[in-house]
Amino acid sequence: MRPIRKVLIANRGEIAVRVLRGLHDLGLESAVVYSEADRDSWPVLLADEAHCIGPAPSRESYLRGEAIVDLALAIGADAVHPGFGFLSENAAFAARCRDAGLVFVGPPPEAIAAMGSKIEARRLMRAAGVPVVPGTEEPLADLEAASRVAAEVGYPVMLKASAGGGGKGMRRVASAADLAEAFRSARSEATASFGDDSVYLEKFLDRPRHVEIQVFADAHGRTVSLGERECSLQRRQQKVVEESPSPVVDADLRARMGAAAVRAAEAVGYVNAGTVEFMLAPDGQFYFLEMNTRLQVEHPVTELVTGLDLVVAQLRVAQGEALGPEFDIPAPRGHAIEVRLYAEDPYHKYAPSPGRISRLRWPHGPGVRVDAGIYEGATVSIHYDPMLAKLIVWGVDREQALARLERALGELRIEGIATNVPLFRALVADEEFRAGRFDITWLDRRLGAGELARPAGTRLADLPLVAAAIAHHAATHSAAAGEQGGHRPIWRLASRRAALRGTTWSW
Ligand code: MV4
Repeated sequence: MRPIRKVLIANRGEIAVRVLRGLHDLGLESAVVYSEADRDSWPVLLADEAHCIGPAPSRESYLRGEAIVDLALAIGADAVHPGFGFLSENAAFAARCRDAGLVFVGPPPEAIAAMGSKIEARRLMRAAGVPVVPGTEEPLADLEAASRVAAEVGYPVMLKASAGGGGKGMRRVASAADLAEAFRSARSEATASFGDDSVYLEKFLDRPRHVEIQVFADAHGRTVSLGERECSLQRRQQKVVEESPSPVVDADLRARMGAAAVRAAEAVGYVNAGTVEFMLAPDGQFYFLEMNTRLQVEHPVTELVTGLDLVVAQLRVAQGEALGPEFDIPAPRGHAIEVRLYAEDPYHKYAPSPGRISRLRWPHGPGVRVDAGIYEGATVSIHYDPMLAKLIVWGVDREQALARLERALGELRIEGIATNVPLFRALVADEEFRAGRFDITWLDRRLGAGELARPAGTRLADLPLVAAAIAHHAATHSAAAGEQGGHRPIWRLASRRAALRGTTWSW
């Protein structure tokens, strides 16, 4: 295979920035596409070249596969990196790149397609000896077939759309009495969402954890497991915190899940970075859920406990290099935790909060990493996913990682828009979270139907007291203030005090 010299990134935001960093470190030329809404975005500023491909809506810009391939050819790119979301798991796009003589930085289209059909994936996994949840092997022909399998595996059961994933078209069915209505609605939702009415059925697992395995395969027949990520902390099926290792996975379970994940990847001829998702039941049994055929949002926690650069590895594998000896990971080193920073308001039902970032201060110091797509002064658009950035911490053990997460959240300031940072401040103070005692239902139960409770320290009624404290502080530190020109913006002083208490003040 010819070496890659120039890569077009078919994505935006923090993952475009992340891929640009990998390209830089390898000495490769970079180009990005962008929509009219992203003209002033950070990846556009960082890339060697940037090309506008259309208006804000994704359909008219980041999802225009044909236009992106034409652009890659026109600018002399050798490869296309799809990032995650958008075209990253679109088998037709991967094939279009290949047919045009471009390297798609990801798996072969056949592997994407095999895992895209959940029924086909279940069949392949079973044949490869990967444990799957008891259920159907074929699309359910009709209600009668559904009723038969449900009785076999026992209620409650889960109806799922074959073309789904991520929970769309999914129905929990408590008893035989509810099956007919659930089957009908799962089927119509599958048709409406995916244009494919194939539905299958599994036994419902009660309160499992979501544990996934990062795999990597080169084009020379070597596939490795890079250990697990614990992803059970989800709000309405959206991951918000991920960590590695999982607090409940020991070396033996890690070896068995890793081996199963490698078999899963090998069964579909996988190459490049992939993730095999499992549900881990309270009794210690694990079951294949689905395989994500892309680099994932939470890849940094794996990078921090393996010492690998997964974007660099993706590019090397894509140009035909074999995985080196550094891919033999006997055990994770230390502990990493990632929190996803979203532009949403936890005090108002997590409503999206677009707008201009008026002030921004990132945390720093030992064990702290920030992967961001934003900068101070940037505007967050309503058109795309609200994820702004990821804060990732590393420590020798989970306790040190938690202490560093608490420190980093205290230093972090994002003003001008609302973010979910208060959720993470509440989490690091939560005893059950700190003890690692949670499953996929825990966060939604913890938050309940309502909103996050405001910490007592941020009550508006306390403001006069705080103002008096700041005035006193400013007066007693007037010499220092004088050296800085006699002016110290009040918000900085207030922020410093708040940082010590781990709360945020905004006005
Ligand atoms: C399940 C399940 C329980 N039993 N399947 C949700 C997203 C989709 N990828 C699969 N999902 C689930 N499938 C059976 N047989 C519970 C979930 C589920 C879930 C899984 C992983 C992480 C978070 C979740 C939140 C709700 C439901």
